[in-house]
This record gives sequence, C-alpha cells and structure tokens, in this order.
Amino acid sequence: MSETPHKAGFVSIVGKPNVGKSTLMNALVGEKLSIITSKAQTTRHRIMGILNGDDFQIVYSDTPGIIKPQYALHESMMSFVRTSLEDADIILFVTDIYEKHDEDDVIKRLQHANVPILLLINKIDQATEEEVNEKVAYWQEKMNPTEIHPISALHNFGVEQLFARLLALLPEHPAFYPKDELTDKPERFFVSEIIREKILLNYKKEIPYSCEVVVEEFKEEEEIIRIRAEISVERKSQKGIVIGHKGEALKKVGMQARVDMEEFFQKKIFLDLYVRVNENWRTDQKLLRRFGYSE
Ligand SMILES: Nc1nc2c(ncn2[C@@H]2O[C@H](COP(=O)(O)OP(=O)(O)O)[C@@H](O)[C@H]2O)c(=O)[nH]1
Ligand SMILES: [Mg+2]
Repeated sequence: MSETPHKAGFVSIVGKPNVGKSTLMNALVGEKLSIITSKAQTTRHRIMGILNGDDFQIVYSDTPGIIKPQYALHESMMSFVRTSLEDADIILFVTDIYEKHDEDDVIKRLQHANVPILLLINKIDQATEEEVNEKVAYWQEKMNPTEIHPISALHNFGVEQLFARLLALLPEHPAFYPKDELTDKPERFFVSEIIREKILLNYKKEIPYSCEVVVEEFKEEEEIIRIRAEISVERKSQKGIVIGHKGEALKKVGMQARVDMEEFFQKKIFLDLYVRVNENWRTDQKLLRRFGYSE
C-alpha cells in the first residue's frame, strides 16, 4: 500500500468566452469531452472531466464563458458558472493574450472566493515573450492572484507544469466519484454535444445559437449504436436553412457528427437526425428544463 495520502478536489475552469477553457479541460483530462469551436457560447453546460490517479482524483469543471445574460438560456448558463465556483477547491481563471478586461465584475466575483486562484494566460503561442511578460505584470497588478501561468492549451505548453501545481494544491480527501468514471454526464449528452459542434461549424450567424439538440433514442447493440436525435430551432425559416437544399446541409452535419461519435464510442454508429420548430425555446422555461437547463 502506498504511504502517500489520497488527494481529491474540484477544479473550476472559468473565464470569458473563447479564451480556451474547453481546450484546456480536454488537455488536462486527455480526452475530448468538451466541444471546441471559434464561436462564443459553444459551451452551454457545466461539464465535469475527471482525472484519476492511484492517490488523487481531480474533478475539473468546464463552464460556459461569462457573459451578461440576454435570455433565460444565458441565465441558466451563468448559474452553471456560479455553482461551479461555489464547489471549487481551486479556480482556474482563464484569460488569453488578446483579452482586454474592460468590465471588472468577473474579477470582483473571483476575489470573494477563498480558494487559490490560478490565473492562466492562454494562447501564448500567438504572442512574443515581451507581450506575455506585459500580460503577467498587468494581471499581477490588477488582480494579484495566487499564481499566474502563461500556457498554450492548444499546443500543450505549460499544461504539465500547471497539472503539477494543481496536484500540490489539492486537499487531502477521498475520491468523490468511482475511479473508473471519466465524467458526470451520460453518453447521450456527448451525442448531443457532438451534433451541436457540427452545427456551430456548418451554419452562420444566429443559426447555431437557435439550435438545441435532444437525443430521442440511444440503442446500443452488439455491433452498432443506433441514435435518433432531434434538432430544435426557433423558427420555420431556420428549419429550412438547417435542412438545406435537398437536405444536403443536414446530411453533412450528420456525416461529420457520425465520424466523431464513432471515434468517441469506438463503435459503429447509425445516426438519424430530425429538425423541429420549437418556437422561442431560449426563453421558454418549460422547454429549457426539458433540454437540461434546470439548475
Ligand atoms: N492559438 C491558440 N488557440 C487556442 C488555444 N487554446 C484554444 N484556442 C482556440 O480558441 C478557440 C476557443 O477555444 P475553446 O476551448 O472553445 O474556448 P472556450 O470558449 O473558452 O471554451 C478555438 O478556436 C481554439 O482552437 C491556444 O493555446 N492557442
Ligand atoms: Mg467552451
């Protein structure tokens, strides 16, 4: 038996949209659990990624980017951020080298936390050493966090060192989840997220933000997983766009999603996609609950 005490804790990954929170979580966990696109508001939920070792368990939470809520959907997204912060033993406040913090509300909120805050300056692959040093000085002055780490989540630069610091700061505690668990979310969640990622990549303007995906059927057979999923849009005109001329657009989304699902589940996938109009689902509390935004 090992003599080292067991450590476990919750690490909350928060920050503005698009700074690389999901990329970082995937790098830290070593699995693609969170979808990533160049669009803001890609992440709508709190997604836990669990990293297990013999004598530690780190429960990361990837969260939606912090924004001023405009819809009931946004309010639910921000409540995911709040609970994640409340649970945190360590906070990873992600910024990137482009970020200009003009509003101070995020910083004020974080300064109330009485757990270590590691401020990350991400995307340093796109900056000079001088620019990075300037950002370090800026954040030191502005916020004085527990630690500052310049990293590149995309290129795995500085991620190992960050992980070592997390292990050192982690409290002594038994594991919170079974040691073979990778996430708190069910398989269906990852199915809908993969489809949402392809929607974000294939459509422009407001379309991706008007879509939500519900998995109606997930049937695992010996050789294949059969999946039926429904894409909700807010208006009839959007339905036409999502389906596309002769169904080509939707077919493309389905093909791309299937490839990723086969990789994720390591199994052949049959995917059936439908589009339905659910008027104004982003402001409809009942529909939001059905879509899993009930926190
Ligand atoms: N150049 C560069 N781009 C990055 C890095 N990390 C993330 N990105 C990109 O930034 C965009 C947003 O990433 P994502 O993880 O979805 O950000 P989130 O909204 O904070 O979760 C994507 O296009 C990523 O590929 C990095 O270290 N360097
Ligand atoms: Mg994200």
